Amino acid sequence: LSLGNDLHKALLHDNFLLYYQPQVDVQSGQIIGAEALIRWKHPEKGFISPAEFIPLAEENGLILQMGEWVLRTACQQNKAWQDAGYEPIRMSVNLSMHQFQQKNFIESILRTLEETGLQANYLELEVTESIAMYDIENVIKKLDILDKAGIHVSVDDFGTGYSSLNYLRRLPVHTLKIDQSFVRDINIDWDDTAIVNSIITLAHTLRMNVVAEGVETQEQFAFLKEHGCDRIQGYLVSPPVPAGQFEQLVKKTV
Ligand code: G
Ligand code: G
Ligand code: MN
Ligand code: NA
Repeated sequence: LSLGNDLHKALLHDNFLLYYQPQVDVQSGQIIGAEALIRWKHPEKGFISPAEFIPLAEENGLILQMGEWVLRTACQQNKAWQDAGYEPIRMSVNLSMHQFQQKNFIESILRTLEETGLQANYLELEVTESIAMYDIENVIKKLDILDKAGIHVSVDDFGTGYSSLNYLRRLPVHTLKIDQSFVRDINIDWDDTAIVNSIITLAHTLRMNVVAEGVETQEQFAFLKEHGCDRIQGYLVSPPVPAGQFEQLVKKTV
């Protein structure tokens, strides 16, 4: 409970920061995206994992304010990198379903783009399969507006949730992100080999891209490349890092 109270103070006192993890195009080897991941630097307890505080923020409603801060900071950072002459990349932001379900959700996304000056096609929103548990017509309506605005949407942790294929094919989403639990033993466990191959085929059949998460070894990368995976993310390239360190990883165009 006290940690939940501390969240309010953290928002007021600027104790959150974003780390960025690169996403690499498998064919070119170039960094083409980044996932923004929130970090909480607690004044006494040090770094606290979002796995611990996001559920608290969802419980006490602070996730809406926190989510807006994440979105604005990530868009500002991406625009700043473009203005500084870095090769343009797409920025992925994790969304809580509380945000997606909010009445003024679409307006708030579009307003943030306008205020930060970031073009819509340089923003990607990550939703989870739990989106399948909500009113489908309403979900499709919102995703359609995002799509028409040029914003990409990806399904995070794919394979761990409950989305039916019938449902998935109706959703205007661009990308499936294969959960890292399937990638870990890709070269060892034949069940995981089969699951990853199936997800890659499924994504391409539905005219979606596919990203493998948690890629840590050259062997995993070689397998994914051979089997047509489009993009990878993981410690093999880099863990999530602060903005300054991310800049060391990307090239300047000028
Ligand atoms: O990067 P890390 O392993 O610490 O992330 C742990 C979990 O927290 C992941 O499930 C990730 O999706 C989630 N997470 C990280 N940043 C955000 C954020 O800004 N918003 C939401 N809703 N979830 C986040
Ligand atoms: O749920 P989501 O996919 O957003 O969470 C991403 C989480 O995975 C982050 O906490 C991030 O720190 C972690 N992560 C990113 N790359 C790797 C990796 O290569 N190996 C492991 N074990 N975790 C990773
Ligand atoms: Mn994610
Ligand atoms: Na994931």
